This record gives sequence, structure tokens and C-alpha cells, in this order.
Amino acid sequence: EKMKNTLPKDFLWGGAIAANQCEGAYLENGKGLSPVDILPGGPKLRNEALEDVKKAMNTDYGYYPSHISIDFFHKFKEDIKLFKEMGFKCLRTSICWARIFPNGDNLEPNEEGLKFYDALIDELIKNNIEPVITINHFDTPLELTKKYGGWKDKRLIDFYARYCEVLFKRYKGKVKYWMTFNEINIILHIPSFGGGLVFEEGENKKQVMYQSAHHQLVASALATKIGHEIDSENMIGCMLAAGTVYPNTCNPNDILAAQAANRENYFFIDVQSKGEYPSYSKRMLEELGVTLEISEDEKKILKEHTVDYIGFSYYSSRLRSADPEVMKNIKDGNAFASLTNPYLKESEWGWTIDPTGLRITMNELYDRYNKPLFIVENGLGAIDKIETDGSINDDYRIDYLRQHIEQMKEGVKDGVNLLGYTPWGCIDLVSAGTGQMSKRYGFIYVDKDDDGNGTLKRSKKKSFNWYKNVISSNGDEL
Ligand code: P53
Repeated sequence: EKMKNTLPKDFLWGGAIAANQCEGAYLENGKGLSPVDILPGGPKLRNEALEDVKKAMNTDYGYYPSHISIDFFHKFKEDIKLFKEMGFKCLRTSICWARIFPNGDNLEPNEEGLKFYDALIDELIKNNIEPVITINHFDTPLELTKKYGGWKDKRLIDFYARYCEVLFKRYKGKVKYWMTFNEINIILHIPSFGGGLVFEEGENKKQVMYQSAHHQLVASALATKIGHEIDSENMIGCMLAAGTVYPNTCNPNDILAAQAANRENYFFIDVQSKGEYPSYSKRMLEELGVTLEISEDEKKILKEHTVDYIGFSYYSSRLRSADPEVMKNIKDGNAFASLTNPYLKESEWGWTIDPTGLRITMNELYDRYNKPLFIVENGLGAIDKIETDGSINDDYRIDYLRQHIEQMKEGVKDGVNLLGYTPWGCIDLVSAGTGQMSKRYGFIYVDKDDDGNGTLKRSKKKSFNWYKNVISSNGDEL
């Protein structure tokens, strides 16, 4: 009884997906290539390709998971019907830039590409599902990588602004919630996804990554400006790959190392939310050998057009030590490497499971920014087993989500203003990091395997009805 009415009535329950991982139809209606379209599946191959995109562009991998993916492009009506059945109040998805501007630098948008999103957004609205739109989710058009080296080139700011203007005008009155860049801090960890970046021999990678990040921060502020001018009702947010970094011990040196690691992430949101580079960034960048080129005009844009809310993904907390010997034990293979936390369990993919960390992260973000938060990704990637009767009993997923929602409610009771919760991959889709289908997050199972076999048929997992009840009880029944 004491848990009743923790969450506001209009709380945005839903789910999250992204164009690059679910749409498929990779050349349909004049779409240009996205980075994901040249990437193979499988953790090892995928990782190598992400680290050397130039090589990947010249390699024939045979099978590409994104080309058909789960074919959301053709099946979205069927899928939205299932989302509706679960009671979704919103759906977070992204628009694929290369559907609208196939080369990225085209002067005119591709009408056929826009028509797809017209239909998708109308279908959501028809079903009373609020669209929450990520403008760039790991898919800066590949042509911009080939021609400009990705976001290292300032001209991308204008191309992006042009793209945003088209979207804001087209979906005025239909889409209210926007996010400018998915996981903007990922550019430091997976620069090919984050910035469409390729590196030249001898280039200072940190220099390139931070200068590219600066271009994105300016682009994000410009998008906010344009979005607000076109419709003052627009809520334009940033998006952080969050997850607080803990110190490995109470040794002050470890505390300092954890603080530095947190600042490395908050750096981006500090700019997007407060409108200027944080004071610590001067020394941080100096020590990295980075000199940013920033114009007075850009400073002004950053200052005047800060975000309306803070979107973030949360999967794990992380752990840092100042001791180089201890840090040798850091696990690789994850975009955000971490030491093993002895108090916590891990997923099958080695991601730390830490529900309390969600509450800690919420409180930290809210203390720091005092703006509404939106949990736009959370979830457990796991292998699902189909029983002979066709059922999928994903109790592990239910447990994960239950524990996180419990902590999310605690965060709200702690005083956080939270707009909504959209667990990642509400329908199974291709994993960004590994290109696997078998790393599943969904309430809805999609019949497709890691080699591309399968009927693409959708079916409900046990978690489907569980989440439906969570939503209908506004989070009271977990
Ligand atoms: P996958 C790494 C670390 C944290 C979040 O990831 C990440 C990544 C990239 O792999 O990305 C976000 O599919 C991202 C989604 C992605 C999801 O987390 O590797 O916004 O596109 O699918 C889960 O298991």
C-alpha cells in the first residue's frame, strides 16, 4: 500500500528501439548506406570492424545482420499493435539519417524516406503512443565518412542542422520528444558509431575524437535552437550512456580516479545542459594533449540553447582503480571497460547487473543538472530458450527489470523528476556491440538467428504480460 502512486499519472512507460538495429530494408526507397550496413555479426568480427572501419569498408563479410534485420520497415504496424497491447504510452525509436539524406550532404531530402516516417509516426499517434525520436542513433551516413571522415569535419554541423530542420518542420505537432545524439559520449569508446570516424596514420585520436565531439555539441545546440523556433512545445533532450563509476576501494586515489572517469562522461552533458565547457575540462583536455578549436559564435550557440531534459541509458555501474596493477584486470570487449565488482553479478555478456546503481545514477544526474530525466534504455541482453510448447520463460529478464523499476521508483521518491522509462529492445533486434540476434532484450521474440535464418515471426515472451501489468498498474505491481 505504501508504494501506491509513486509515479505520476502521465508517466511515459514504453520501450526503445533504433532504426539501425531493427528496420532492415537497407537500400529501400533510396536509402544511402549507414555504418551498420557494412558491419558483420559476431562479437569478434564486429569488434574488429568497429575498430577499423576503413578495412571493414573493403571487406566482404557475406552476411550483414542489418540488411534485413527484423524488417521493422515492413512490419511496423504489426509490431506497434503488440506495443499497444502491452499498453505502451510511448515508443522511442530513431530516424535513419541516410533515408532522408542518402549522402548526408544532399541539398534536398529524399521524399520517399520521409514517407516511411510519416507512416510510422502516424501509426503511433493513431494508437495513442507518443513518439520519442532520436535524431542520430549510431548512423551518420556512410557517405559522410567516406567524403569527410565523419564528424571530424565541421561541415557536418550544417548537414545535421539541415536534416534536423526537415524533421522538425515535417513532424511539427506530431512529435514532441526528441533526442539529438544517442549516447553522445560513446564517441570516445566506439568512434565509428558515435562519430562516423575513420583515423588517418599518425593522427592524434583523442584530438580527433574531442574535436568531433565539439562539432556534435554545437550541432546539438543548433538542433535545440531550430527545434524550439519551429515549435516552442518541443522537448529536446540529450542522451548519455550513463552508469556511475565507483571507486574500487576507499583509497582516496581510487575515489579520484572514479571521479575523473565520471567527469569523462558528464563532460558532454555538462556542455549540453549548462551551455559551457566545465571548468575541469581545461586541465583534462590539456593532459590528453587536446586543443579544441572553438569559435566565439559556437560558444554563444552552446550557451543559449541548452537541452530541456536529460535522456540516458543505464545497463551497468562501473568500477575504477588508480592502481595500474589492479587496472590490468579490467575486462575488455565492452565499450565501457570495468573491473569486476565482487558485490554484483554479471550478464552472460559480462555486463554488471546493479539495480541500486540506477538509483545512484538518477540521483547524481538530477543533483548535477536539475532537469527532468528520462530513462531511455535499460535491460538485459540474454539468450532465450523456446520450450516445446512455444513459450519463452524469461524470468531472468523479468527479475532484472523488476529490480531496476523498484530502484527507479526509489529514485523518484528521492525527488527525481522522471519523465518515463523505455526499456531497450522491447522487441528483439540486432545487438549494436556484437551484431548478434541471440543477445536478446525483448518482450517480443523474433524468430531469427545469428546467421540470418528464421521466419521473422513475432511471439510473446513471459515478460510481455508481466510488463503489460506493470504498465497498467503504473508500476505498482511488479
Ligand atoms: P548491445 C555499449 C555499452 C553501453 C551501451 O547494447 C551501448 C553500447 C554499444 O554496444 O549501446 C546502447 O546491443 C545503444 C544501443 C545498444 C544497447 O546499448 O551491444 O544505445 O544501440 O543496442 C545495448 O547489447
